[in-house]
This record gives sequence, C-alpha cells and structure tokens, in this order.
Amino acid sequence: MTTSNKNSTVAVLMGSDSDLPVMQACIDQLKYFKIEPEVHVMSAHRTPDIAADFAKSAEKKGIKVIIAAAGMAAHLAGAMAAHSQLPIIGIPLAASSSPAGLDALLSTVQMPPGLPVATMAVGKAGAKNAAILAAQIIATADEQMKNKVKIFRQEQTEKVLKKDKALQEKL
Ligand code: RP5
Repeated sequence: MTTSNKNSTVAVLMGSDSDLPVMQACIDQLKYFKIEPEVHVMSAHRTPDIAADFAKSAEKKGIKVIIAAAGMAAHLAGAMAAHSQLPIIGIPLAASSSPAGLDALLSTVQMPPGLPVATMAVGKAGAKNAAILAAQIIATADEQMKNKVKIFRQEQTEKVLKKDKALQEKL
C-alpha cells in the first residue's frame, strides 16, 4: 500500500498490510483534522534500506511528524528516529503470535537515551492517539490546527456528558 500525497505533513508507516485494520483508526482520525497523510507499508527488517531512505528524505518533502506502527519485534519507529530529527510517534501493535502486543510495546518504548520515540498505547487506542498527538504537534505552529484540536476536545467532552445524562436517566 502506498498513498503518496506530495503535500502531506504527516506520514503514517506500518510494518505490514496486516496492520491496516488497526491503523485505519489513525488515518481516519487524521482525516478528521483534515490532514491527508502519506501512507506506506515498509519494514525496519524486511525493507531496511527503503525505511532508512524514507526517514532521511521525509523532512525535505515537508513531513512534520512521522507515525510508525509495527508488531512483534517492532523497530520501525526506532529506525525512523535513527535517521530523522522529526518527531516520531510509535504505535506498538498486537500480532497474532502475540495478542497482547507486549513484545512490540517494549521494542517501541525502550529506546536508548538520545533517540526518543513518543510511544502510544498498544493497538487502536494508540493509533487514534498518534493522530491526535500529530495534530497537536502541528498545532504548535498552526492556529487553524489549534482550533481543530480544540473543537475535537469539545466534541469529545459533549459525547461523555451525553453518555452520563443517558446513564442518569437509565438508573
Ligand atoms: C511486523 O510483523 C508487522 O508490523 C506486523 O505487525 C507483524 C506481522 O507481519 P505479517 O507477517 O502479517 O506481514 O513487522
């Protein structure tokens, strides 16, 4: 899968197309913020040169944040951090061989000092939060994005209040 968008400010990378069902939550959340991401399948292990080349050229292409998701011995986010100064958001994914995703969580979060990866929760929650964090990073230098994040939070609050109201009526 390759969605090359020349004007993308956010790249969404995943180690395999088998990661897409979870990563769709990230893509959908970015689209909510009107961010059209550049999306690729690439792997720190299976396509190491392609991954390194992507990281090295991302900033020049206008990418501001790289989101990298992988399962098992997940090194995609770390590989991005090794070759790029952009903020890297890592999403550990659960694979069928490791349903809890603890292997990927530790592989993503335990970066050596000097090369940070902002590691999200495992799976769909992490995928969604990665998109929100990317929007928040862009919002530091973009008033329109700041407003979109503000509206997102207001909508989220309203949804919780509505659920509480429904609960009160039910009990
Ligand atoms: C990782 O290995 C991928 O990110 C995926 O989560 C896992 C399994 O990959 P496939 O065998 O499904 O391609 O690199």
